[in-house]
Amino acid sequence: MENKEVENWDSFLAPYEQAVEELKVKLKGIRKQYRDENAHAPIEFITGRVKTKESILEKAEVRDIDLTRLEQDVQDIAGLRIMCQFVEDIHEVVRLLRARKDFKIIIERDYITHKKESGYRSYHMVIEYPVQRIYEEKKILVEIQIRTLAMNFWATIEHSLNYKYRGEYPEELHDRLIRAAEAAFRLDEEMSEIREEIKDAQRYFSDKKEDGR
Ligand code: 0O2
Repeated sequence: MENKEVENWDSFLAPYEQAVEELKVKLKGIRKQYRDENAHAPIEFITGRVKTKESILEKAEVRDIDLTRLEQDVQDIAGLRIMCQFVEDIHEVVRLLRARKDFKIIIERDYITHKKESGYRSYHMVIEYPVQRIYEEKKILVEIQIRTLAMNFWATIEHSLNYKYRGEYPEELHDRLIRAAEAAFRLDEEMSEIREEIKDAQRYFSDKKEDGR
């Protein structure tokens, strides 16, 4: 990793874009294999993005990150999100990712066992992923967030509110967000309780689709 300020942002961001595209294909491959085997896929859908120059610089300023250390210290320039139906699926995805040989896990942050003060829950991993460029192999950091659909619903709403309030919520809104986070937690618990029933129904539904009925 180089330690100088970014001069050409397009070429700086290109390997991050490549990594996000490659990892999306790989993760979708996992989901396809489960579905081909007619088994419940622990991955529901995947999204990915590369932070913009503006958002990288903003994060660097807020976190007081040296502009020569963006590659090392802004760990979510490349970001992937894996959405799961059940909390149990998150643990299965974590096991699958830990077993892979095409990248190295650098950090794991379990905001499910230890939710954030805001109410945020998700499982985070920072991986070091080797990208094959024309003249070199470049190892870059990618943040993977693994969450249930309910966790994602809450985080998406809270994230957009955060743009307006910058974390300084009025008391009533803050209380509502905490209650909404608790409701999302209870929803995940309820869904886990009826998980086997839902999985059976989904298998039945996909069999019927294959029969063309
Ligand atoms: P964006 O726009 O999503 O990219 P640290 O705070 O030092 O422990 P750091 O680097 O903040 O560690 O990483 P963390 O907390 O593991 O993950 C940061 C990312 O997680 C955020 O990225 C969000 O995507 C998500 N996240 C963390 N906390 C919250 C929260 O309270 N609410 C929501 N909605 N998302 C959260 P960015 O860069 O903040 O934003």
